[in-house]
Amino acid sequence: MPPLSKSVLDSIDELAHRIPRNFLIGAATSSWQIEGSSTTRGRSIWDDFSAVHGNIRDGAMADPACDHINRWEEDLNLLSWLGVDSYRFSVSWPRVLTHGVGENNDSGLAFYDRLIDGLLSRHIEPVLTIYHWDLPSALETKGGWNWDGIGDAFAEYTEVLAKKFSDRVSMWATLNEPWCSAFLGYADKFMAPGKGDPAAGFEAAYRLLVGHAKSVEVLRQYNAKDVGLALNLTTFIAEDEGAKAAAHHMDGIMNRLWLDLLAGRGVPSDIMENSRQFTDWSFINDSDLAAISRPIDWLGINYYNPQRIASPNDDGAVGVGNGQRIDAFPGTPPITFAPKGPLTEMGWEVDAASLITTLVATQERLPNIPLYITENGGAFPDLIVNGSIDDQDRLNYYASHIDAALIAKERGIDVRGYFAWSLLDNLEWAEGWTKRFGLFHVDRATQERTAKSSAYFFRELNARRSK
Ligand code: IFM
Repeated sequence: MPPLSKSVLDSIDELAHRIPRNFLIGAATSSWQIEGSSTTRGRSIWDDFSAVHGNIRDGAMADPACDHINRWEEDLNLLSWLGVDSYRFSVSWPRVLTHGVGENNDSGLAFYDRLIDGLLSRHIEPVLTIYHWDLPSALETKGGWNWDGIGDAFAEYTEVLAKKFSDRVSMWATLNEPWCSAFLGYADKFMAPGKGDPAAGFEAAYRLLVGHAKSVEVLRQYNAKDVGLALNLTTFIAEDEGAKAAAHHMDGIMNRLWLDLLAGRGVPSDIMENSRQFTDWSFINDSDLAAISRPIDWLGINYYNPQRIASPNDDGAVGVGNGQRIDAFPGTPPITFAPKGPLTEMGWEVDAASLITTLVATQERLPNIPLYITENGGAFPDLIVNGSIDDQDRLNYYASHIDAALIAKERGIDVRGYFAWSLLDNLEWAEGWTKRFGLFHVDRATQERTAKSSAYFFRELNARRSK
C-alpha cells in the first residue's frame, strides 16, 4: 500500500476520473541538470558559468549531477513505475556536436538513440527538447544568441537530430523557456552566459525565435511529428494602481513578446517603445518575422507561479527569487516583487488559479494551438524520516495544479497534457543542489533514488485514470 492517506487517495480518484482518455501525463528533465559525464561531451555555457565562483549558490557543477548517462535504464524504470505516458527530456547540444557545428559525436548520438528505444520498449512516448539552455561554449565565443549565424547553427544541429530520431520521437520542442535564456542569461547575469546587458537580452530573444523558425523548417523536411516549443508564461498581478504600468510591461517581456511574434503580430508596440533606450531593433527583418509566425502543432506552457508586484516600498525594487529579478525585465519602472504565501522554497507564490488565467490568456493570444503544460512543480524542503520522504506540500501543489489544468479544459481551453517537473532532484541551475524539485529524491553521495510521496501520488493517479 502506498504511503498515502485515505483522503489523498480519494482526491486522486476524483482527479483521475476527470482526466480524459487521450490526455498525456508525463514527467520532465533536462540534459545539463541530470546527465553528468561532462568529459564525454563538448563544453557548454553552463560549464563555463558554473566554473565562476559565486555564480552557483553551492558551487555545484555539471558532474556528477544525477549520473543519468550511466543510470538511464534505472531512470527509465522509474518512469515505468510511475505509469506515465510520456517523458520529456532534452538533448545536450555539445554532446552531439562537440563544437556546436561540424563533426557529430557518434557516442553522444548513440546515447540518445538508446534512451529513445528504451522509452519505446517501455511504451513511453519520447518528447524531445532540442535546446534547454546548454549552448556549446564554442558558439558563445562567436556571440551566442547574439551572433547572426546562430539560427543556421541551430538548424544544422536540428538536422542531426531529425535525421536520426524523427522516426521515433512523438513530440519535438525546439526551445525551452527562451525568456530565461534571453533575459536571465543575456539581459541579467543570473544565468549563463551571464552577460548583464539589456540590449543583448532583446537581441537574444529575437534570435532564439529565428532559431526556432529555422529548426521547425528542418523538422518539417524530415516529417517530424508534433513540433512546438515550451515558453514560461504566467499571469502578472498588480497589487495597486501604481504597479499597473510595470505589470503591463513585464507581461510584455515575459508573455506577449513571444506570443505576438509567434502569432505574426511582430514585437508588441509598447515593448518596442519601452526598449528604445537599449536597442534600435535593427536586427529584425520581415522574412524572419514571417518564418517565426509559421504554424506550430502545439505550445508548451511551463507554469510555476504568478508574478505579483506592487509599488516600490522604502527599499526600492526588490528581487526575491529566481525569475523575480528586475534586471530580467529591462525598462520596467521601479516596483517591488510581492509574492503572497504560501511560497515554495524558490520564493514562488503557490497559486493554481493563475494557471487557469495563464491558459485562458495564452489561448486568446495564440488561438487554435493545442496547449500542454510542459513543466509544473515545486521545490520544498524534503525531510528524510526512516528512509521515507513524505512531501505533502509538493503533493498538494501537484494535485491543485492538475485540478486547475482540468478546470481549464472543462471550460473549453484546449489543454492536451501535463508534465511534472521534475522526475529527479537535479541541478537547479544557479541554485545548484539547494532546491529540490524531484518526484524521486537523489542522494548526492550515493546517487540512490527514493520515491517521495508525490511519486506515489503520480503512480496512483496513472493507475486509476482511463488510458
Ligand atoms: O529547473 C527548471 C527548468 O530547467 C526550467 N524550468 C523551471 C525549472 C525550475 O526552476
